[in-house]
Amino acid sequence: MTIDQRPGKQDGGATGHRSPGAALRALLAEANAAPIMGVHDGLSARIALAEGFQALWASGLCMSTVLGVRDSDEASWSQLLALVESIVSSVDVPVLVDADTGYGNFNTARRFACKVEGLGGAGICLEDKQFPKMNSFVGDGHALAPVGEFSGKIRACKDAQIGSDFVVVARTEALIAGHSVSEALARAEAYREAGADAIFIHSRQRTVDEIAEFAVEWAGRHPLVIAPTTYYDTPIARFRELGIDGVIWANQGLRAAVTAMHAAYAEMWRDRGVTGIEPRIATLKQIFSLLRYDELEAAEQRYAGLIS
Ligand code: SPV
Ligand code: MG
Repeated sequence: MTIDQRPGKQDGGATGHRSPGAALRALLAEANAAPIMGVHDGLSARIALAEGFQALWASGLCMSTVLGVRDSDEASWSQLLALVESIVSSVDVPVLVDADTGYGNFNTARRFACKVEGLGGAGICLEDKQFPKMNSFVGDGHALAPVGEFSGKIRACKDAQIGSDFVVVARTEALIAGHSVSEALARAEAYREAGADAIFIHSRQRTVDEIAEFAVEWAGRHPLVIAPTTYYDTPIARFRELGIDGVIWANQGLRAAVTAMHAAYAEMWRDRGVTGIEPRIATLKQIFSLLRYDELEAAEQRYAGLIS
């Protein structure tokens, strides 16, 4: 039932008959800086799909934010997994799930990975910070996990996955923690050897320079993913030139929603009315279309008559 409601089901979808992990692998294998849209719930996932995105990032920051908590491991697993389920069951494109540090040790990491795989996620991304982590753009105290310990988490997740296509992305926060590009490269190489299917190199520099330095040295030895939040004005062509395979627009969707909601709420409060905003907000028809109310109507025609 859930499947029939997914927009991709009717449209052929990006996943097609492949597993979600295989679809994500195929996208990264194109080596073309594939855009991966950051989402936080079933609605944002449906909007991303409707606008053409072929892969999604279930963002820890954005899911935490919509739960009203901070991106510092404050949300519970059941809260996060409920949102992941709402995302995965709403679309037919691969969803890469932000698993932060894996929430403890190798064991919590692999259990979380299995839960995501069970929900139909294409993969997880683990970052090499210490638990509890803080969002990479907050403060300077980002302590890294020892390389051996984090490599063990990666290995444990790879050994625990059921399907061979499930993707485990290793994210190094070396640059966020103020270490050199060489340290980031050494960590990424260790994680590749531990079995990671792709590397996410994160930076919060205003320019792409340190990412470029990393990518040139990395030289395409394994799929590479980035999230250009602070170096947002780098053209996608530059990422392609650098051999970057996936580009996560991690939080822009949520930020767009926050701006739009602030503006609308402010106007409604000021006017003590909704007349002004009406022409500038989504119609209910649009909402019903996103949620596939037409499918329910068709199902009623098909099935309801059979019930006596
Ligand atoms: C997230 O979206 O939760 C991320 C990416 O981890 S960032 O916030 O850019 O660190
Ligand atoms: Mg995150």
